[in-house]
Amino acid sequence: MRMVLDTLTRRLPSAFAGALITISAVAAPVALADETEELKTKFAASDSNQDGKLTVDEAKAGGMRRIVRGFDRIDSDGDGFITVEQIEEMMKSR
Ligand SMILES: [Ca+2]
Repeated sequence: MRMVLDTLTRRLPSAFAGALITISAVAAPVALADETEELKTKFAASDSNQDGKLTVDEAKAGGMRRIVRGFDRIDSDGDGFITVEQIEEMMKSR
């Protein structure tokens, strides 16, 4: 994929290649913010007892499959539930 992109970039007029790089640099943080917002919404919907903490069972019941899969890693202090802050950390560290 990288080789294809390099070849493509070399063939493109440099101004256009520059624009492409600018677009991807601008688009990435926006996509990350959207994804984080979506996760926060899902978090609130899945937090069935509304205590601001998400257990693995709440995440499962809420259909947050990625959160369930990464639960132990996201729960960085290992206390058995995750917070919005821990989800934000996870999104930033990807
Ligand atoms: Ca909860």
